[in-house]
Amino acid sequence: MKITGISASVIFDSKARPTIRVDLESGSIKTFASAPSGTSVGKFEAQAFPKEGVETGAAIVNAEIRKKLVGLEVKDLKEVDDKIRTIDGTSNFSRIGGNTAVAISIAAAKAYSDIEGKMLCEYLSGSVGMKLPFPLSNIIGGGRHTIGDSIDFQEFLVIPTGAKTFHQAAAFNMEVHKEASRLITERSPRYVLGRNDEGAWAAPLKIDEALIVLSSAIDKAEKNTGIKGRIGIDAASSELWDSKKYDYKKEGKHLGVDEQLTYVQKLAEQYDVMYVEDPFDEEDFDSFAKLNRRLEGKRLVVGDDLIVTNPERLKTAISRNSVNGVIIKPNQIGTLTDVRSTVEIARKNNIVPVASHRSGETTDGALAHVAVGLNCSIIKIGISGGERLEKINELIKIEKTTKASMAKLP
Ligand code: 2PG
Ligand code: MG
Repeated sequence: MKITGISASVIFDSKARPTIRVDLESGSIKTFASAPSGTSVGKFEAQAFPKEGVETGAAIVNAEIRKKLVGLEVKDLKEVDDKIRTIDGTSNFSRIGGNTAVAISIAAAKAYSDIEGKMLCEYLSGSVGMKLPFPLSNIIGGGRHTIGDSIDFQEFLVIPTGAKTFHQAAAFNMEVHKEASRLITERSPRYVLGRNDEGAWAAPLKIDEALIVLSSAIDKAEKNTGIKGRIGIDAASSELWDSKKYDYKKEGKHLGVDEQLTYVQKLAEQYDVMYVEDPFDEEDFDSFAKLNRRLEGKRLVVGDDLIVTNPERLKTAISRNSVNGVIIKPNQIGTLTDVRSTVEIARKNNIVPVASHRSGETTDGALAHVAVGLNCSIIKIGISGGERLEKINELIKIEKTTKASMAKLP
């Protein structure tokens, strides 16, 4: 492919924060991509934008990167991604920004797909058979994604383990979302129900109460649909960790590392939680490993801030047996080639890759294609708000077009 044009502009994400859009041209082919941003950002993630801000990221594309890429014959996506890394020249994209890099990488991948007359997921999957991921959806929200006196854990999620199709799976999660709103309103009739950053319910609940409401909402949805669902939690524990203890403001308690281990294990067993993300601080590979051992592989122990989609951090987690699942957020690492490496390492080591949205999203549907194309068996994606539904609806389209079946869960 010869890149004949590339430009960047500053747009807004779903949290009304500025982010980047990259437009790319190869002859008559025109593509674009935009990058999401996180709120509970991991310390080891690629730096989202240059330190001067998103405008500088866009300006670098419009001047320096345009000069270096336009007119260039690039044989595959890896070559484009390698060039972006070389142009940046830092280990964490601090010069051009990981979000700038990922928008270029995705726009280029879309161009390659168009040239080959394929959908982006088909292009990314190559000869590997495609499967639809199970949607893991945020139902009740707290932490930094929710304004006010919010629940200490960031996310209470559902995964429709019994769904036979993606369409059915998405409908089940929507049913749980709806039932949860009914149950919260029943408990607190005077409360005006609101949605947080990811469209999860912002509710006047503590952790146990949220888990009870979510369990009942899942039970009700199971009765209504005949499909089975299980609970997930993203504790986003780095946000609770104050370097000595886990500080639970709403629960009114402080837990040391061992107490945190016992607490999370108890919750997982008591509420039959299938998926536990970031139960410990982003530096604590050992406590992850202890929990993983205690839960005996029966539940997913997943690293987000711990691993930040970084192949080297994933290798460390594997060597210590810290996780059996890993969050895959393309902008945490910067290019789709890096994302592919991380997913491949995960797959080879029986670690479940979970493609994930960010709290600040755009209406770019590419994440749906990344999940299918790179064989992630789960996609963590809200089911409320246009920026999340774009990905859900894209997956419904992919399911209809490819007739692919659902992935296998462990
Ligand atoms: C997370 C994400 C998405 P953020 O912690 O998993 O839910 O949040 O994008 O704020 O990092
Ligand atoms: Mg997380």
